[in-house]
Amino acid sequence: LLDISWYTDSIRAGHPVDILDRHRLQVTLGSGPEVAVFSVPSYACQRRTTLENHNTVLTDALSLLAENAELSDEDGRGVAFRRAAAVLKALPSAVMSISQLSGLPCLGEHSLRVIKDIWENGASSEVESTKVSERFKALKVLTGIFGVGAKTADRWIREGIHDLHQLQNSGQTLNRAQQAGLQHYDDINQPVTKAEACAIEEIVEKAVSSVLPGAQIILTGGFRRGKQTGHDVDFLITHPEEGREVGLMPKVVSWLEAQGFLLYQKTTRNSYLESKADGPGRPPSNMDRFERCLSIFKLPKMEKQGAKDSQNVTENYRRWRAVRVDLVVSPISQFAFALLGWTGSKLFERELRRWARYEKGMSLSSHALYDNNQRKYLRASSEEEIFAHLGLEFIPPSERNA
Ligand code: DCT
Ligand code: MG
Repeated sequence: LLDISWYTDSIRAGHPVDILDRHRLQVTLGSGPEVAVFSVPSYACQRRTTLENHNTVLTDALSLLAENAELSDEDGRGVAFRRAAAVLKALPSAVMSISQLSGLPCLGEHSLRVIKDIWENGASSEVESTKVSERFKALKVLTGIFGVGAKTADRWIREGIHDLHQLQNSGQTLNRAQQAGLQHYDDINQPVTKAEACAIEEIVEKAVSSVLPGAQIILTGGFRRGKQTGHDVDFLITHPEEGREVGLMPKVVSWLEAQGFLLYQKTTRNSYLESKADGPGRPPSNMDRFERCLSIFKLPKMEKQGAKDSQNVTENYRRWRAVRVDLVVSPISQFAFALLGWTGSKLFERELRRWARYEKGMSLSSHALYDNNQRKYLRASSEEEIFAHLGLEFIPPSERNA
């Protein structure tokens, strides 16, 4: 908990209080009880959000409502809850009273009601009823299958399918991704650890350097932001010489397949973000260069000595686990944009694009940055340069956990 008196005493004594500035925390000094009023800028990309969250009870509640909205095809409501949660994640201490929130952006009426409910009653009735609702539980279980989105899950629910057992007995035709998703359901729904991500990084590194020496890979997504677990492992691959990356993905996939590391893979031309991109976003000539491979890895288990022998006798014991892995190949000219776009968090990315569009008249995608006023693409070879083009202070990956 933040010791407010320390701050107020320091201010009264005229001492400089760095931390106040750093966190943009204002302390209101009045005659009544002293309250710290928080103040944060409104776009998540203007804020530093580390993994240290002082308001998890509130952010967990709002995130659950966001998830429920997203699963119910109510994206607008979903984003509103995500934004509200992100503001609370950025605060330097736990919120102690509703009056502290008065100046904060993105806290709509609905979110404030949820927060108030938690304070007054220990829990939000809306969150609690959502958690136990049959529909939410079914949506969670069904979208937990790799290859199943909210729309498919909704259709199945309307046909009376609420769990995996009912799905298996329903006679529904599943596509190849969904079949693999169902087959490896338990593994895929178990968080991937940092150690597992590093083990996969080693394998992918070997694959990439075998098929194209000099090519580089970098771990992106949540792990680049410092998370200790994730739902998948994301990699970005490039080559310092423009054009050398062309045709790389199929070779990497063949190598991995030949070594028996892939349980499933589907390589697609990148369609991520473009469909949603605001404006041109990227040079059309690079259209077919950006490839993405969605895969399920067969990762050999990191054995704990001793546990091995006793487990070996049980029938279900496997020496490997399935892990979701995403590979993306980018030409070096777009690498900085791809890196920024694939590091996340999802909300941070969304806010960067919104900032670019509404505050700067620019279109940002994971391929390029287009200035609508100057009518030209702005080049960048590092993330720092992109933040500078956008007129934003550079935020390192570990502080993009909005
Ligand atoms: N991304 C995005 N918008 C999307 C999907 C993804 O901006 N609709 C970006 C941000 C994160 C990155 O791609 C990787 O996506 P995920 O793996 O889904 O996110 P993550 O932060 O890595 O989460 P996790 O740790 O659970 O894998
Ligand atoms: Mg990820």
